[in-house]
Amino acid sequence: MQLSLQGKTYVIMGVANKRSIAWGIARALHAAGARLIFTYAGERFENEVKKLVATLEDDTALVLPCDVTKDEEIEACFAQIKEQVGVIHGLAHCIAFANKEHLEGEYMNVDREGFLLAHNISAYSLTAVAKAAKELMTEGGSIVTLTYLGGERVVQNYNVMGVAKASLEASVKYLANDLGKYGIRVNAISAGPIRTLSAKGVGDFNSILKEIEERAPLRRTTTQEEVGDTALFLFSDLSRGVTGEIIHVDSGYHILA
Ligand code: NDP
Ligand code: KAL
Repeated sequence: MQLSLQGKTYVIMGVANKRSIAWGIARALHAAGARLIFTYAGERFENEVKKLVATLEDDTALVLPCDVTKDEEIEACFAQIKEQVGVIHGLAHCIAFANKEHLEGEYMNVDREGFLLAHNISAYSLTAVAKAAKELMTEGGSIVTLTYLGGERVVQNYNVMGVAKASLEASVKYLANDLGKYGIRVNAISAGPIRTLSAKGVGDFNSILKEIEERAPLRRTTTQEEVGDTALFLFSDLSRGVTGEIIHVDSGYHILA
């Protein structure tokens, strides 16, 4: 069986710049011949996404706004995709956000508003977009989201984002159960730390990366390309028996005590 995605269409949510994991996934799918559609949240990243799309061989990809905190924007986005493209075969959800002040110190200092914001954008949004995408996945499909080890274990400073990722990972399983009967699979990739815009401003990111280089079974940090290739597998028929799964792409770091 080949990893060609020729004739298939995928929605990529969460490209902010060329370092985004979403862009690594986009490149892997593009190389396999897929047609891509991109969504962005804030206007500040619209031009960045359009600039990146222009570097692709097929630079005709649709680029649409979709702030996942707004139901009407999700609705309008998928209505436009339906009108312009019709059927889609997969969706990459690469979206997370928490207030900076809640990503340091003690977890319990998070307030109600910050807790709900992190869960709204980082966890609920998967369910909201999966429901919208299902209507367009009439030939079956594959949904992939991104998570981190901090959703399974306590990782310093990850705090409310860890609690949101736990919710996201449980959502993957419940959605997989709901959508399996329509031939739609739902999985997550638990990626090792990668230097992206989201990771910027994290004080000790260098020491986090150093620890991975020294201790992870593969003795190296995770790359966008590694995550992209696993996403390609999850979007292809090679993974047709896999759903509700959390696949770690982290040089094996998660097996360590
Ligand atoms: P980026 O900063 O490149 O991407 C984060 C994306 O989240 C941005 O594109 C941003 O969109 C989007 N986003 C934030 N708020 C909203 C919103 N309201 N509606 C729609 N989109 C929104 O970082 P990464 O590539 O690192 O992050 C992608 C995913 O990977 C996240 O889920 C993250 O938790 C996960 N992950 C990252 C790891 C890492 O080490 N980098 C490790 C493990 C998991 P916009 O730019 O348009 O605001
Ligand atoms: C333990 C780790 C160290 C870092 C701690 C927390 C990281 C949380 C990730 C979260 C997505 C970051 C933010 O929400 C940043 C946000 O407050 C400010 N940044 C922005 O607004 C930028 C401009 C936009 C583009 O960012 C977003 N997200 O919209 C975790 C490390 C080791 C691994 C990481 C980085 C995991 C992860 O989930 O990203």
